[in-house]
Amino acid sequence: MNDKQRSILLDISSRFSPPQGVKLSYGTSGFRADASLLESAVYRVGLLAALRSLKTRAVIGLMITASHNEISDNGIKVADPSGGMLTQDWEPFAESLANAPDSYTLVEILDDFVKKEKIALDGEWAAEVFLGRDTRPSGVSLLEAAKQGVASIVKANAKDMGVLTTPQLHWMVRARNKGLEASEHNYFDQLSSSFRCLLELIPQGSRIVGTNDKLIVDGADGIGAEKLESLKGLLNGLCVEVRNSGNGVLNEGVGADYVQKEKVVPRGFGPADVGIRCASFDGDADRLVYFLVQPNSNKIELVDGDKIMALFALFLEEQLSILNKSGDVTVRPNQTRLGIVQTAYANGASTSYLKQLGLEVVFTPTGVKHVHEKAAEYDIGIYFEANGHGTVLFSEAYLCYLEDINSNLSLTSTEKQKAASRLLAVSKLINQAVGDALSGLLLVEAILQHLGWSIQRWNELYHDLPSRQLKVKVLDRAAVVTANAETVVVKPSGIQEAINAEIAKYHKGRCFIRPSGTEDVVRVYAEASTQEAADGLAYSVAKLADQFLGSTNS
Ligand code: 16G
Ligand code: MG
Repeated sequence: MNDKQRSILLDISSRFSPPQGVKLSYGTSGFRADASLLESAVYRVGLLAALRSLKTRAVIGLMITASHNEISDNGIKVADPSGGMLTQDWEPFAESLANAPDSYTLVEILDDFVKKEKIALDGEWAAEVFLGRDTRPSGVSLLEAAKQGVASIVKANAKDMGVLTTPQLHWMVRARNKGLEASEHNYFDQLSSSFRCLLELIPQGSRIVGTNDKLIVDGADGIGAEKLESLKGLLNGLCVEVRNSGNGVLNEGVGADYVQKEKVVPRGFGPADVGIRCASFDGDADRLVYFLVQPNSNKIELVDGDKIMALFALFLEEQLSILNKSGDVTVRPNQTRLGIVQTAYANGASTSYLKQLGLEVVFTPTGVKHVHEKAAEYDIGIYFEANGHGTVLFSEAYLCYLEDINSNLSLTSTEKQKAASRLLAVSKLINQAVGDALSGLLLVEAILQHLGWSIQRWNELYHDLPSRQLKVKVLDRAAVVTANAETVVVKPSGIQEAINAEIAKYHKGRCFIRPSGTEDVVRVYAEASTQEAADGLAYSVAKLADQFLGSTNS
């Protein structure tokens, strides 16, 4: 690092002192904390993003959001060149930067890292970092801190992309690195035109009519509501009413996380909505769940990420079976590899349903970076977490194959071409970088119209097994070490045998424990044939966790 670069860094970083006594960790969703604690961390992630851009010679994204957390929190996460999450190799660097006690230590850490990674600070290439933020008021000053971070690296430029959903920013980074136009206009245009294409390819006679045509979306009083309002104007064939579009407090009694965890109606919904198809976004619009308001109560029937996945799998499988029908001589590969990626939290009934469709279902640990990475191994990989975060990934080779079919004039069956066109439209509609509530919603809506299904029909695909989640505060959650996608505990020794003995007492019992990645707790998930049994299993395993790990209350 030359003297000019060093003195710029020392000068600017001294204006962003870290808060005393706070240790930040780069969790599954970057740094997240009360907004008042984050200015220096955001500044430093700006530095990291500039270095990452120099190292990869590609555009990097920085998103300022705390998703479904309360409005006083904020956070920052990094989008890698593919539009996915920051590579895990750089997470320890992010943590040591954020926790450096003063400017001198900070510059030392940077200098060592730059040498180790052989990053050319004064080469030809200039770094470019796209910045986005959600609607939180604290985002304004944090965005400024991020800009200063990028500007502290001599050969780096920041580009403010505006107030965005998290998936929009990831989409823009990916598009830009593929040499495509990456504005919001391009994003809306791609979503609306691929949605239109899917509707045009609907077999005649499938369309649903009547009250079911209407969709009501709870926008969590966040950025997703605003963007859906803009997108709505470009869509024909969809009747959407957006509620909770910013007049109330972000995420307070609203949004996908609230709806999925509490299973009650969000603010602004009530008896008049019984029977109508409803959906909820989270605060930064990367999660989507559907629901139905129950008559005479504030309870809802939840149609969660698992069920969205089942709907997508069913539709894609239908298109693949058309494509793979024998008869035509085509450039068909031996077999399309369609992979379904779930976590241990997926309801057992959803896994059985997907397996019974003959699909390959695999499991990874919790967290988008794990499920996304696994899904990318297939021709078509679908991942969803029950909480509503998920997408469908298409490999480049498979997209080329679909393009070939589409343009193959010798095909006798136009049905094949239609199936290929539908799959191509899905690949353009559904966000290839990360789970996206806006694009997920449009795909759900297009598939329901294609099948001629109501939400009630969709919800009947299978019935969830009763489940219970608990959290246990323990002395050290890191003492829990899991294997097999978090389904087995290997440490402390003996606990898994004790859990197995409990599970054996319950019909259709399934239970696992894992250390949380976002909270200082161990989580317990249990499932069984009745709610009482699921509760009983969860509580007895929580007790075991307490005995083996030592409760903080004792
Ligand atoms: C984060 C993850 C989400 C995961 C959740 C689990 C991302 C972008 N988000 O919100 O995928 O389901 O953490 O939280 O990766 P936990 O570890 O506290 O149970
Ligand atoms: Mg979110």
